[in-house]
Amino acid sequence: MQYITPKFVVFFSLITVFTLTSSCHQEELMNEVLVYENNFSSPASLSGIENGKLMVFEEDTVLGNYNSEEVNIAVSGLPGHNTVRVVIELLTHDSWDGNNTGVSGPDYWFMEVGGVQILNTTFSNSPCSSSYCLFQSYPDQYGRHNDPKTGALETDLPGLCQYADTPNWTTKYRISKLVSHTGPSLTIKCGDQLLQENAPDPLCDESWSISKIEVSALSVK
Ligand SMILES: [Ca+2]
Ligand SMILES: [Ca+2]
Repeated sequence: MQYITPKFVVFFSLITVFTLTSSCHQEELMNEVLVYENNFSSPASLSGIENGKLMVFEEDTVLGNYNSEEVNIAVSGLPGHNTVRVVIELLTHDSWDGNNTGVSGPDYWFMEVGGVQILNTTFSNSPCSSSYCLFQSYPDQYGRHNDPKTGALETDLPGLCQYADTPNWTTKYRISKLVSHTGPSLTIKCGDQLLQENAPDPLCDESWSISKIEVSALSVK
């Protein structure tokens, strides 16, 4: 399936059977329309984005970087639907501490869709051995203890600032969520509560950016 550029609406008819939330209750996808796609590179567009900023990481222009901030992405022109699929490619840079408590965490990251919080979790880039590990909650909600980088798309990217040019200090995730939603527009809010009280420059110690956002409108029966 080939999509074109941001804000182009591409229709395709697809009848398939998929499971939304329950393993025993199958729902039928009647239609799926990509309504927003932005990789911040071609072209680099911050239209509709509140607190948007761009930087280049690994020769790719991305949305970021952020520490103790929120960014809002407004999407309009959604056709009739009852569900949206939001896909975010997230980069966690440098020394995220996961569920660790004290002066360095927990390091929370969250996402809201249409005013509803659908993810509130932590990420960790810490090295992990049998005697030392800073666990993260992702891909679950905050409170679970998973190994650092669990669910990642890429784990060997270099850090951005504190660990610039050092491999394994940026982790890339592809976060995909199905959310019940109706109406012609919605706002996606992404934000963090990062904590590093002993760092002179918290943004350099740990931060995040977004390399791609996709929003699709789905009709599910
Ligand atoms: Ca840190
Ligand atoms: Ca921290």
